[in-house]
Amino acid sequence: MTRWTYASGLLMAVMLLMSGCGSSDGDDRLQIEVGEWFVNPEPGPLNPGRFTFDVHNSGQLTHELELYRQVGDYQEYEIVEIEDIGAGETASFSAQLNPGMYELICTIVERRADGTVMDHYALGMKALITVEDR
Ligand SMILES: [Cu+2]
Repeated sequence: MTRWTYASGLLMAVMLLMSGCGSSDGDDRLQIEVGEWFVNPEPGPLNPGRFTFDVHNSGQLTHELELYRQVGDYQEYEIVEIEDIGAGETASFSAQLNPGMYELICTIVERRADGTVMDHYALGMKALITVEDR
């Protein structure tokens, strides 16, 4: 093993640990936190496989989380949606991720009585996920 492959293997192991992978029930688990106005962390490049996302809402407002697969610049396919994750609640979903680009987003848009609009996605509730064979 060359020094380079050792170093990149070590880096990969650290990244897997940081993204919460390596559970015993088959799926790799990703711990995702949502709130005003973020989806964290933006997972590092993942190997293809089946993942369980544990989504915790640490914010003050209700949020949701949808997983989209990006195809081209404009087309996206929704894969999974969890609606109405209340403040302090945790919800989970599982999905098969194949090589490609994905996005985790909250699509809630609230119109208030005074006419202002709160678009959670535009305010920053998005995280990109790259899945690639390595
Ligand atoms: Cu939201």
